[in-house]
Amino acid sequence: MALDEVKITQAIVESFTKKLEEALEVDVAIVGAGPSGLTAAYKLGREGFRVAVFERKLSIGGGMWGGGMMFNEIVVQEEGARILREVGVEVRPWKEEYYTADAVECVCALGLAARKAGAKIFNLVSVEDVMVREDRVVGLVINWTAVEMGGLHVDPLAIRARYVVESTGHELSVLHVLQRKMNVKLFTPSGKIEGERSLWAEVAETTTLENTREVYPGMFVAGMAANATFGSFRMGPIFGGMLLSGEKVAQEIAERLRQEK
Ligand code: 48H
Ligand code: FE2
Repeated sequence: MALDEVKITQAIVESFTKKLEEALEVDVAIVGAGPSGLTAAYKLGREGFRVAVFERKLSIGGGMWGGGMMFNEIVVQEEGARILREVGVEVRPWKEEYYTADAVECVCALGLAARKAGAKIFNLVSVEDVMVREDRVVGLVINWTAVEMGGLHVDPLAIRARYVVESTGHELSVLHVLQRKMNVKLFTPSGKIEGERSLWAEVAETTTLENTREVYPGMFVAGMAANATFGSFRMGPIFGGMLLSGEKVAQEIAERLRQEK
């Protein structure tokens, strides 16, 4: 069979359009495909929920590829190691204290697990705004990252979601937009974003889990974004908290979705 360039083009256009159409109304829309967002996508997808992940960059994985200071190994504790093993990562004990894993293997395994669980992943797509109705986040406003980078005046498209996960890491980009544009009162002590604090792994890892919760009706924060929202510390290249945060946000949202059904 001769290869037909236009048929190749049609195949891509049709299959991408179908994928995007299926993501226009979802149970959960996840912003950011870092370790926390990917874990959440995997866990929610596996429960049978409709999940879409939007990632600004060409590559998924966020800050996990580079390990610590570009030494591409990550450290996790026992509980984090459990999640990595679950997705097929080879986890090695280090001095009976920590575990290490290859950073590249971790990103690939989490991404594949999310996909195999049915989550739809859109790279090169930036979330530039949210939709709020009657004091609740009900969806996302998306655009091509290339539009954002090019500074082009092109209007966005919309995604309806029963819940949104803000897992954009240190940047906390979507919550900042919500705060700036809608001037809403968040579920934080000050009602505003508290901001991230300096390095303290011990405290940061524990608070990541406590801070993984709803920050405004319909919107949950997970991963580094959770600590940046609630004014807690950064933890450096230990990733257990990120994985467990993704798992926790998935559990909490799954519970809500089941109650509402
Ligand atoms: C679409 C967006 C947008 C947007 C951002 O930074 P991440 O890896 O996030 P986490 O929380 O899963 O993991 C944090 C971890 O990588 C880390 O930085 C740690 C543990 N740091 C400790 C320390 O001390 O520094 O991923 C977030 C992703 C990225 O891929 C962004 O490109 C993406 O979100 N993103 N995607 N629309 N508006 N904003
Ligand atoms: Fe970081």
